[in-house]
Amino acid sequence: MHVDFYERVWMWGAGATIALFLGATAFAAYSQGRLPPSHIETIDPQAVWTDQRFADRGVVANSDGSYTVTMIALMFAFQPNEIRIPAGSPVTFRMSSSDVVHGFQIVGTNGNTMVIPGYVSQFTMSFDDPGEYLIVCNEYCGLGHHSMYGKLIVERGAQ
Ligand SMILES: [Cu+2]
Repeated sequence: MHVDFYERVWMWGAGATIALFLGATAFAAYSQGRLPPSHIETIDPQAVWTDQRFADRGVVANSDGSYTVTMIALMFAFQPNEIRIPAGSPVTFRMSSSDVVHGFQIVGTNGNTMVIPGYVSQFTMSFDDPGEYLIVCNEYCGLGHHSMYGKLIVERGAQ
């Protein structure tokens, strides 16, 4: 079969691009442990408020110097609504929804995830700049969606 020279260049170019992207994804997943932030851990959405994993909501300081924030998203608030963490330490956010799909976005940062009933959404990041950050729901969740927000206060850390 005759394939024109330029056709062949494009075919190999496209194939190499796909191989590069798959390779980069596989590298990140297997060697650096990067995984999608949600859909790993499930939870009964009817029982979020009584589930042991969400019994103690708020900020917990871990022995390794990191922090864990446990939150429930609901129509139309985050519980707890205000979080205080020190700058510079890794913070793992764990949250779930007790009703519909919500969003969790820390404005001005890369902190952003969907909060889906039935799943525990989790991601880890640290904040270098002390200050007040607005947390908004960025998935339309009902009539009170516009009033669903919280506050993250990053305090000058120990480091
Ligand atoms: Cu919402």
